[in-house]
Amino acid sequence: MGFVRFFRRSMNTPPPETPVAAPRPADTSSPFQGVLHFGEDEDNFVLLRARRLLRLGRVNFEHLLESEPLPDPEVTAVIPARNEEATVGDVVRECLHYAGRVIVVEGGSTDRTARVAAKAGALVIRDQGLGKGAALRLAVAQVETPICVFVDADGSHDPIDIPLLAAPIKSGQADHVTGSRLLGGSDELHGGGDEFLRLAGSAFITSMINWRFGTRLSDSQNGFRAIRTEVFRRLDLRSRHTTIEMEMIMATLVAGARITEVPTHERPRAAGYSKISLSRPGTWLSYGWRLAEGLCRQKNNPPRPA
Ligand SMILES: Nc1nc2c(ncn2[C@@H]2O[C@H](COP(=O)(O)OP(=O)(O)OP(=O)(O)O)[C@@H](O)[C@H]2O)c(=O)[nH]1
Ligand SMILES: [Mg+2]
Repeated sequence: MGFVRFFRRSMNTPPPETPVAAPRPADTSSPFQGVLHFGEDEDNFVLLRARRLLRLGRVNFEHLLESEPLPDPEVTAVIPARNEEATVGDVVRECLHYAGRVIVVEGGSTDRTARVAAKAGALVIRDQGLGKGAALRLAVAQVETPICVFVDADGSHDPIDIPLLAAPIKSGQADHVTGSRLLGGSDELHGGGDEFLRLAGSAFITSMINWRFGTRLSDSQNGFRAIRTEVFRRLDLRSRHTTIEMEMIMATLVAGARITEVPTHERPRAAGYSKISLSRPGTWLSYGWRLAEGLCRQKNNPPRPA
């Protein structure tokens, strides 16, 4: 089914502007009754885990009741958004619980993305519509806090994980923390042909990075991540598009900054359409080029001790 969709897309069928993802009707004739997604049963999941950790003695009641100072004044959530009016408002409102400041960088939208984001309480800045990478670089120039967390505007990332991403930076263990969908699960990376291509491409790129830099990362493509603002600014990133994710990782390693991963869960985009077209040869070429360029960069600073 996924391959059929992929080949249809290859026939250059333009994506509809903002189709809202319709919930799939239950298919009573199929033995496969769908996946119970993480978010749908989260309370139960958290409760079972908490009980287990209590039983193992890895947390105690005092730990559970400790309250974190939220929203965190050291964190700015940066949300790139193009034609995401259906979801950006909720994403901004959720982020405001965890981040002291929320910036939506909007470019090339033909819908009400900017207005919806501003109404939800974000500072909205406009990029030139050149792509997600260019948008992030522009937005970070406006960040005044020591930590940036990047969050997609399509509902794929759960802002509840913002403190988890920021924690290793705040405790001085890392400068760049990526959310791993391989550790935290993804509703978008498994299933059909499109998903297979994404997963295989992502696994290939991640393994090349691990081979070159001697790391053991599991996910180099997730947009959900935190980075020390000052480190981002000195990485000299050039990607205009979504290749910024892997470029950011390779440049961090080249700069000798410290990187780690935490598990984060990825949901399917809640509405709208993907801005990545796997059917365009240019997409594959730009990933190939950016990967080759990153792998060939020479380390210019010795790694800092952890
Ligand atoms: N400002 C800005 N944001 C962009 C641009 N292109 C993509 N984005 C945003 O970047 C985020 C990631 O893009 P997506 O299309 O969701 O990419 P993806 O998550 O790999 O694709 P899906 O899995 O299909 O959602 C979304 O919030 C987009 O709205 C752009 O040119 N400018
Ligand atoms: Mg997405």
